[in-house]
Amino acid sequence: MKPDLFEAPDYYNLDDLFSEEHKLVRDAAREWVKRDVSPIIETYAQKAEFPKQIIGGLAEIGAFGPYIPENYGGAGLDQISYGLIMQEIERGDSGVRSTASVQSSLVMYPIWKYGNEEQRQKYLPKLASGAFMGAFGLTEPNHGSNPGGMTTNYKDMGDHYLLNGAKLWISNAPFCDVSVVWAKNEEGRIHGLIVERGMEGFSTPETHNKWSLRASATGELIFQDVKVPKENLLPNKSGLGAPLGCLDSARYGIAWGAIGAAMDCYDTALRYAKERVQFGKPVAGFQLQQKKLAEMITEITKAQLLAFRLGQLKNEDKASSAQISMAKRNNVDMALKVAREARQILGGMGITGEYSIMRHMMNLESVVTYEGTHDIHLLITGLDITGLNAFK
Ligand code: TGC
Ligand code: FAD
Repeated sequence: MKPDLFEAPDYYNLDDLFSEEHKLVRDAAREWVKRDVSPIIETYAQKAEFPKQIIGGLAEIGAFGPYIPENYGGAGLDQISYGLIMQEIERGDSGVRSTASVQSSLVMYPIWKYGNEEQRQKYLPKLASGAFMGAFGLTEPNHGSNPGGMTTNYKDMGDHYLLNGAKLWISNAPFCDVSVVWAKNEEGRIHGLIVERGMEGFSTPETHNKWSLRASATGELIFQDVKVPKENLLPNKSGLGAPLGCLDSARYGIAWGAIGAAMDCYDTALRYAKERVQFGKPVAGFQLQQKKLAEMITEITKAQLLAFRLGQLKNEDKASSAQISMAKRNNVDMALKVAREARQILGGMGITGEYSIMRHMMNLESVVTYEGTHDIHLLITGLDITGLNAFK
């Protein structure tokens, strides 16, 4: 792969709006990605393997629990810093950002928000340091967009719960130490349970043959009469709103992350177009290529502003779920379109692993589907503005 020459586009001087802390956190993440992710990521994507050696580095840049309080091992940062960390990581690879999103917003967040003090003390510091890696089990083979229909269930056996069912498409599953699993009790109410590797009847087979997110490990969570200790139930929130609350936090991070992937594609395409000569001049000098590049930077800039304003609302605890859906949907769609256009600017070179664009493009096909598909987020906006539910 070519050396990482990334220079971040900032067409509307967004840097003027960031605090010194935001910039410090972002620059540390940016340097780390350049040093520890860019040189190896293409190889790991090609061999479809998660690079476990970067776990320590992810913890050091604050990617595991950026906004979780420091007394639980988190970085204690605000929501804009969280977003900037996700942007920088996804600039390297969406699969690496996935690992960080799951660990922070889908595992640490529910333990922090819905767990008791004992659970927080037991799990959060280890998750923040990367000593424990987590997974989040919501999606099932027959329940993807409609998680409320889940059939994974547990029964109260007196001194423990007995868990049965299966989750599919679970990031980090093959190597997770703990998983937050959503299951129905005998009354059909959804609760979160912490399931640990090693519990009898719990297995995590890997899903192979993915063309997307190849540097992220995806798998199943299978529960066959798993005895879960009663103290592993998250006591402070139940119902579908509990897992959906975690998704709000992860979707917000993705809205920033996708900008990173788009920035990398744009920067690569711009540099290539200025250097590549055809018909006696750089291809960047042709109107058709300028149209692509100009539209890319326009869309990236709009997405940056959307994410920044959403970050302010999140910091004030005023961001609605529907506002988060709009940003996730818009920014991922934007990134996918930027990746496709950037790929074309590189001509044949665009399809090789010498450049990051094709990997970003394939990764974004997962990002546009997980954490709520492009269609589902449109319907969330539709419901919000009309008051009419078009899901069912
Ligand atoms: P609905 O009746 O609308 O809602 C049920 C209850 O939940 C509340 N609620 C929310 N609460 C917090 N945050 C949100 N975003 C919420 N959305 C809804 C709602 O108020 C209600 O509460 P209550 O107290 O009245 O019961 O539920 P529904 O069954 O009609 O479904 C709505 C729908 C379709 C929007 C929802 O199910 C949905 O978002 N589906 C998409 C599923 C999804 O996003 N799955 C993601 C799985 S995890 C993943 O993909 C990780 S990828 C890994 C990585 O990031 O790398
Ligand atoms: P379906 O729900 O079957 O949807 C199929 C199509 O129908 C889509 O186009 C959808 O938009 C459309 N559709 C569905 N309902 C409606 C409707 N009401 N109106 C109009 N159109 C509709 N899940 C987890 O729980 N944890 C994870 O860690 C995780 N990681 C993932 C990693 C990867 C790489 C991938 C690909 C997925 C991951 N997921 C995870 C699952 C992901 O959240 C689901 O794939 C996603 O929610 C969509 O579900 P589905 O694939 O079953 O599609």
